[in-house]
Amino acid sequence: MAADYIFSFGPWNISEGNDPFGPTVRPTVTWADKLKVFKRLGFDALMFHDDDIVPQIEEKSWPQIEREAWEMKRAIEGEGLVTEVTAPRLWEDARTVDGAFTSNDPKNRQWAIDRAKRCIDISNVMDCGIVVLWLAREGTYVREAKRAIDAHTWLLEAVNAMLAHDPKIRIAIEPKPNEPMDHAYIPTIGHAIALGERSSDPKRVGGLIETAHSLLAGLDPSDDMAFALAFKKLWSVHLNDQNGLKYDQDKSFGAANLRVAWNQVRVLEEANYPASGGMVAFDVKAMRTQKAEVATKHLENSRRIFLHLLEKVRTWDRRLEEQYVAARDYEGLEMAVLEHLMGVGRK
Ligand code: XLS
Ligand code: MG
Repeated sequence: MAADYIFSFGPWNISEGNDPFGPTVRPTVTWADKLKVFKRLGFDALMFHDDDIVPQIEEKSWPQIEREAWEMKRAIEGEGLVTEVTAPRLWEDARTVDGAFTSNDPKNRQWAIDRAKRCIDISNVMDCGIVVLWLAREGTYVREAKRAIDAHTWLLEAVNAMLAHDPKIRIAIEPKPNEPMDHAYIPTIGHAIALGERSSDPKRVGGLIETAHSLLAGLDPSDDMAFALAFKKLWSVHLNDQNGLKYDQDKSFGAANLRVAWNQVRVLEEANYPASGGMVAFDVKAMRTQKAEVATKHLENSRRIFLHLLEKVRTWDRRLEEQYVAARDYEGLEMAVLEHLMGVGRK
């Protein structure tokens, strides 16, 4: 029996509902109130940006940052929660307007590396061994604006600087093919793992796969996960959904592609993913139309859909699957899967 799954989400997954075309529609939920939601919804872990733990981090000295990180650690422990991953926020500061690790300005590249190192220090206070790199602004709007060969060398240098900063920290690269960039560097898990293999300590560089990011790259999230799992490089997942190639929707898990969601749960279960220490984060956003009193249903629904699909995976007739595979009758196999998912057909 696979170990039980531990679920997490981040403070940004409870939001006021603003989007690029409209202002907030819900009142801000205070951090103290957000903290109480996790256990109530069946979550046992959080994912944090560095400045979720220490707001206005750029204005603070390390002793103050360390003090605030300890305060946060005590606060989440008081709620029975652990930190799943941390992530340096390398996409809002003015110094990252032209990229962070791949900025054309070497001073900004250095700032980004220093910020990532600080995130590692904060992660150690939070007793969290994984720092996630979502390379949001590493890419171009205009190809000719950067020398892409140099950019990839700088990305490797940044990863190596992080590995040199701490002997134990592990780095999970979260690939995404675009948005906010027109084209992002390291767009797929293949690029991420290849970069890790060239690093100074490949066993400490792995990946985080987000459903929507695989779909935006025209790939299947479960196959991306299988690729990383095969090489023991899947260290976190951001489960959500995406309804076609458009802006990153961060829809509830399974909300647009139930069969694609089933196969993500199926491959995680096949690999006994929780036994490796991997947790399941839902990087999801409430619809802007949700009223405040129901603005956490995207988190609740995602976890419930995951558990429904886990039950479907665990009750799936593997012998029947083997028979169809042996007969190379994949139409029959597909119908059996669909009827199983719909709860109809053979008993
Ligand atoms: C993008 C990233 C982002 C988090 C982690 O999907 O996961 O949502 O901020 O850096
Ligand atoms: Mg994500």
